[in-house]
Amino acid sequence: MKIQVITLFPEMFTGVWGASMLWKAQDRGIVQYSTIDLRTFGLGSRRTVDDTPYGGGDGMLLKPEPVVAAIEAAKKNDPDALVLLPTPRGKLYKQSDAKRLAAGGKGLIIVCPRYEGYDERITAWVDEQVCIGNYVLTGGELPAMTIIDSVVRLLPGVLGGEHSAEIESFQDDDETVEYPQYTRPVEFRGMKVPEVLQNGHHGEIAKWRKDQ
Ligand code: 6GU
Repeated sequence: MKIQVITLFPEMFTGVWGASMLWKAQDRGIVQYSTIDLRTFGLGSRRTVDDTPYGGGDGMLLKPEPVVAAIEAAKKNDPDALVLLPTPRGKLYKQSDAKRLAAGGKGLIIVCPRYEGYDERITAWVDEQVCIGNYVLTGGELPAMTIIDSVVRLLPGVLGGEHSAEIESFQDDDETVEYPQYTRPVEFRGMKVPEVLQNGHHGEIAKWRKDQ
């Protein structure tokens, strides 16, 4: 799966892609990450990417020409890719979306807005607008990382046991979260691992976990 991110801050992604499971996924050939620096599609000698809003108002907006040129460049690398736009105005992103994107197998192109927003006309080049929660962030980079992490860990061969992705929280977007877990030592600063987990009766352990 190709994952291309269009951003003014490509350096933000190097840490995320260079560590742990996301790194392993690339190392195993399951995903290929790349960033497209939106600045290189800026207009004129100053590589301008933003401008003031029609009708007035605070802040600057991303201009449509650089954004659409960057999307078109990304599409050349991967014509069937889905184009995602992280925005607080999007539909709330859930575990079912991560599953759908992972199972769909299509590449992703994620356009990260900055400033106060973007010219609405870019949405004609976007397949899905997604929001990751009810709070406001300064740009689309952190949402893009969140989406990438949630999708890549579901791709076959990324997590150790396929299992690990199955018995976990938010399985069907419900509020169910995983049961509490413990490792050694059996007692830590006066707090003990529950007896039921120590005695190894599978039935009782399963019941305890379900109750939790
Ligand atoms: Cl997708 N973008 C921004 N800027 N803020 C957000 C968000 C997205 N989702 C939650 N807050």
